[in-house]
Amino acid sequence: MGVIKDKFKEKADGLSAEVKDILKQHGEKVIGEVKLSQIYQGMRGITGLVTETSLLDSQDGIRFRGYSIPELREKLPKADGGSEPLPEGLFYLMLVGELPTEEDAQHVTNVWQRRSHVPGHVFHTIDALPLSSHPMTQFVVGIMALQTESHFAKQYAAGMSKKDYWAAVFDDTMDLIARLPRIAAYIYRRKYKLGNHIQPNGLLDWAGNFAHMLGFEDQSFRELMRLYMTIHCDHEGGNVSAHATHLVGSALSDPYLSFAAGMNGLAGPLHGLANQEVIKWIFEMQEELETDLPTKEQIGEYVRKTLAEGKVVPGYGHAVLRKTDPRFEAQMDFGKKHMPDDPLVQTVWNIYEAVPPILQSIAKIKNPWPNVDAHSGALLVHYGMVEYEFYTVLFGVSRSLGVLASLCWDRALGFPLERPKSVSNRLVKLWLEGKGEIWGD
Ligand code: CMX
Repeated sequence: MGVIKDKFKEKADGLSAEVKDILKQHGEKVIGEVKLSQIYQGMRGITGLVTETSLLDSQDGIRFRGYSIPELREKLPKADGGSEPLPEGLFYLMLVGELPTEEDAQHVTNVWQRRSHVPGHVFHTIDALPLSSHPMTQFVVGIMALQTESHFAKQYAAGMSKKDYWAAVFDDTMDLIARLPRIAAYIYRRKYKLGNHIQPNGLLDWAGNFAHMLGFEDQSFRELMRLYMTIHCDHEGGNVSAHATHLVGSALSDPYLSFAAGMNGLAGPLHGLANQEVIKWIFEMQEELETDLPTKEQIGEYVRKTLAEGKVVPGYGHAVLRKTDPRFEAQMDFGKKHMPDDPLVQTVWNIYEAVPPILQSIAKIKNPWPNVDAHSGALLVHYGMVEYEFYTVLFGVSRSLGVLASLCWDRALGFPLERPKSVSNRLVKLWLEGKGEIWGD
């Protein structure tokens, strides 16, 4: 077995035993209560999942195995000459629970390079779609075409024992993460660059090579990809892409099927697609106001108009966060370092000043602050990646790191089929009249 696989097995055996013990001794303890409003309103605040890789705090934002984004930017291994973290290191941290050394991160880079070959039929399957297909549709089709390679599916069909599920999921995880940048870059070059594809560079790290295959050779774009792939990778377990991957995986659907489900969720405008919506909304604002750099007052007027039309202000608000997203702040920091005078980036910062007071004045909006998607597009446009329909694919490549590391843990801990109870409105009404019991078995 490889180094990271051995290490994961060792950690998983230890935690598996602990979880069994916790359940034996404390399984009957009650950890909360569920209000009727919660089951009607997207299950907000119901603790109903265990996710190992990261934890979200409404005030402090995301922590990966206890480390905040600023801490990770400082502590994780970097590429030669770079100052942003290597996503390989964060994957190691999420999977194994320990900060990686330079050698650990290099090991992951090497494993992913070795496993990165994408079979020809995947490209042919994508090519069968019209060029007009949304990049996320092409991405999911590419992932599904790659499912022919699943170790888990083959070994399950051959009668694999439950105790070996984790290893097959681990192998699929490493293959899938290794291959996603190639598939994503293929889609980008197919749709926007006349099909002039760029071969991988086996000397580069995972995100650096992704930047290269997309066609961006600027060193600071590589740095942006390293940061981008790091900050978008995980947001604990309840968000749509993570939860969908976990849910579908609980049926023992293999990692390709599970991750494709997660990506279909990421493609929704209230989740990952918000990154394209943000830049589209800013471009439309610039066009309507006939300026590249609208004033805060003009932005305020445009926001009020957006709200009056019954639309959301993309990139603002969050189901859990109640402060500015640290992922937004990390990108702002990158912008200040690499492109402080870019008018689009400055517009994002002006929006950050103009929007929160307006959203704060609307009582029903719980979080007036920007999320990760409010900033990312402007940084990409700066380097010439203006094709905003592609942005959610970048988010998806990054999200594979967290949700697939979690899927390894799901199988290593033997989590069962997920199957919460639902109720009908009729049962709710009978229960309120004291005529029925709402709890099922
Ligand atoms: N603009 C306008 N209205 C907003 C809003 C925004 N940015 N954020 C929330 N609201 C509205 C909601 O639509 C909801 O209205 P209704 O009751 O009329 O349906 C009300 O305020 C209450 O919503 P909430 O409890 O504050 O937020 P939710 O947990 O329901 O939703 C989210 C969270 C992210 C879907 C929402 O804030 C939103 O739609 N934001 C814009 C889209 C976006 O940026 N999504 C990306 C999130 C990050 C990611 O997953 O990538």
